[in-house]
Amino acid sequence: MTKKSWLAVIFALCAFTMVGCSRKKVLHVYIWADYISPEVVHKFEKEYNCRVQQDFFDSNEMLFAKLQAGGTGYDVLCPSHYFIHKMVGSNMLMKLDKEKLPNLMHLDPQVTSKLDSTVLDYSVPYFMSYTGLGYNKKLVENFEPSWNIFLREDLKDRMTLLDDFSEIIGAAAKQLGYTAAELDDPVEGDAKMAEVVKLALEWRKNIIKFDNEQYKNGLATGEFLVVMGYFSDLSQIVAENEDLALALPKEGCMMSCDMLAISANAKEPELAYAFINFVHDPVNAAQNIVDVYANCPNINAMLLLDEEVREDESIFIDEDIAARSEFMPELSAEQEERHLDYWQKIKAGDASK
Ligand code: SPD
Repeated sequence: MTKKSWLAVIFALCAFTMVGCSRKKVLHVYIWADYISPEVVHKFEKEYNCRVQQDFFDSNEMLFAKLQAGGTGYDVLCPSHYFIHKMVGSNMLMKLDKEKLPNLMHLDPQVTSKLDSTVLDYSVPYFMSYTGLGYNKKLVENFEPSWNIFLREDLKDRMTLLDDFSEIIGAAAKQLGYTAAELDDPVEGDAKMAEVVKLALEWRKNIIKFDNEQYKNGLATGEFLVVMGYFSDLSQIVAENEDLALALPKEGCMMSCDMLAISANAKEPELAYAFINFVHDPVNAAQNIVDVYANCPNINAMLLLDEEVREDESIFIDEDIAARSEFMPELSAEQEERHLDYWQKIKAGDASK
């Protein structure tokens, strides 16, 4: 072959590859960070000849605000269960055609029975999320698994709390022996909420910041000694660093079910269905549980896990603690506004009222 013909062949090959690449569908997934196994994503990309583009948010409020501000271009979303009604009310989600999700047969009825029909019409349970404590066991003496660790002045400025009003108000309610739902009681709600705010303000004095993003890294590097965080995040860093440990406070914790949903304006709805169905294939769900360190409510995935994983309390929490814990309540628009007012006070360190 002449030099010219070689060049023509190379050019044709490049063009062919480029066309092939550009034809690949892209599935846009907006999800919490470190919340899906890279291996599961890779397997999906191979099986469906597509690319999965993940973007991350660190609170339900951030997800909601992004979509409200016109953030289109996402196919799959991962809000917590108590945000689904609000998102449905704002026309952000697509009603699901369950025929396209045969793997929903593997879902654990103990979890689905806690979710109402609107939540299940528009989303699919993905991972249970528990909020707990991560700490440096080498540097924190006399660690007690209690939310009131944030009262410890000897740890001042080396601790962080989540930047999330539902989590802080919920944890302070637990510490005081209340449920978060009681705080909206028409008779006693105000008095109980005042106690919650007072306690959260005491905690605030000893933390360096409210943070959802850097607590993992900060705990791993030794910058923070105690952090409030999501259990899967904490388990991931504890697994890599023997100086660290995690605990669920004895008073109980707030639990959420993080869901998978399809955006109302998804560009690739069929691929989004395929993705949600794929992560609930028991083999993939089991892999996801092991890699993310989170409890996917898929009963047939459970059967595939090693005993060591099934008994890992950083993934499947202790039943006694679970019994003292509370499924995050959904707030009406008025209740949310009321909680946010109190949250502003907590964040600002405003002890008035
Ligand atoms: N990096 C994973 C974080 C899991 C988040 N769950 C959120 C629950 C909100 N209440």
